[in-house]
Amino acid sequence: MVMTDNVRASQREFRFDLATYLAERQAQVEAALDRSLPVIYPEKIYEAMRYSLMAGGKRLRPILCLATCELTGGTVEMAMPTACALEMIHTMSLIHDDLPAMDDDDYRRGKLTNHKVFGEDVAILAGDGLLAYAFEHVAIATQNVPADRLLKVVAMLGRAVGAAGLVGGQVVDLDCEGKTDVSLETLNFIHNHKTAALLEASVISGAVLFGASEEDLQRLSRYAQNIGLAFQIIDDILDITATQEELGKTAGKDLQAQKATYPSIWGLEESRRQAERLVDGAKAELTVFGEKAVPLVALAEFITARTH
Ligand code: GRG
Repeated sequence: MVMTDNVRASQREFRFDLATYLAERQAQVEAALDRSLPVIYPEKIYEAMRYSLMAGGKRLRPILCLATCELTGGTVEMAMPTACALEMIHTMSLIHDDLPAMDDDDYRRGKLTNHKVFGEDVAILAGDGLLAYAFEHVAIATQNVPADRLLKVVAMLGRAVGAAGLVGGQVVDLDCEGKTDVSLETLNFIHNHKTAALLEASVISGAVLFGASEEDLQRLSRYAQNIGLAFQIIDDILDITATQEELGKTAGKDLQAQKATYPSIWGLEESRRQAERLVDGAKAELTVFGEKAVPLVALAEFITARTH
C-alpha cells in the first residue's frame, strides 16, 4: 500500500494508521462475506458466486459503509449485512463487465475471470445470483435497524444498480465504444453512474442505517460524489501507468480500445490535479464531523494515492 506524505501527515496528527485500519476492516468484511454465502446444492452456482466474491479486492465499498455508520453513531454490526451486499453487487457488476459481450477480460483481481473458469452461462447466472442475494441478505441479516431505514437502504441499493445507476452508465459506455468525439459531459455521465453511484450508496447507506440527519446525509453525499469521480480518474490513470501485476487485470485496455478516458481528454498531469482537487473538496465536506471523520478523510486520500 502506497501512501502520500499528506496521508502520513494527517495520520500522524490524529494518530490514525490507515494501513492497519484497512487491514482490520478488510479481514472483518472477508469473514462476514465468507459466512454469508455457504456452498449448498446446486454447488456449481454457489462455487461460481464465491469464486469472485472471495477473490480479494480492496473492499472499499463495504469499508466506506461501515465507516459512515460509525461516524454517525452506529455500529459495525448493524451495517455489516449492507456492507456485504454492496460487495456482492460490486462483484456481480465486475463478473458481467468482464464477459465477452461487454469488456471481454481474462483476468480480474489477479485471477482468471469468472466466465473463463465456469463458462459464460454460469458466469451470467453467478452475477444474477449475487445481485438477488445482496437484497435478500440485507433484508434478512440486518439487526437492530428499524424497518423504515432498512427500506430506504434497499431502495437506495436498487437505484444505484439499475438504469439510474450502474446499468445506465454501462449502457452509455458501450454506446461510446469506438467513438473518438466523446464529450467531457458524456464521460462524466458514464462514471457518475458506473462508478460513483455505488460508491455514493456505500457512503450514504451506512449513515441511513443509523438515522443520520438530512444535513449530514447531504454532506456525505457530496463527499461521495467527489471521491467517486476522483476514484474513476485514478482508475483511468492506473490503466496507463500500472502493470498487470499491480492491477490484477489486463493493463492498457483503454488505450488499446481507444476508449475516451480522463487522461485522453486532459492528459495525465491535469487528470491527477483534477483528482486531487476532488479529494480536497470531499475532505472539506467532513470538517464539521471533526476527529470522528479521520477514517473517511484518510480513505479519500487513499483514493489518489493508490497503486491498484
Ligand atoms: C449491475 C445489473 C448490473 C449489471 C452490471 C457491467 C455493468 C452492469 C456495469 C459495469 C460497472 C463497472 C464494472 C464499473 C467499474 C467500477 C470500477 C472502477 C471497478 C473497480 O473497482 P475497485 O478498484 O475493484 O474497487 P476491487 O477489485 O478492488 O474491488
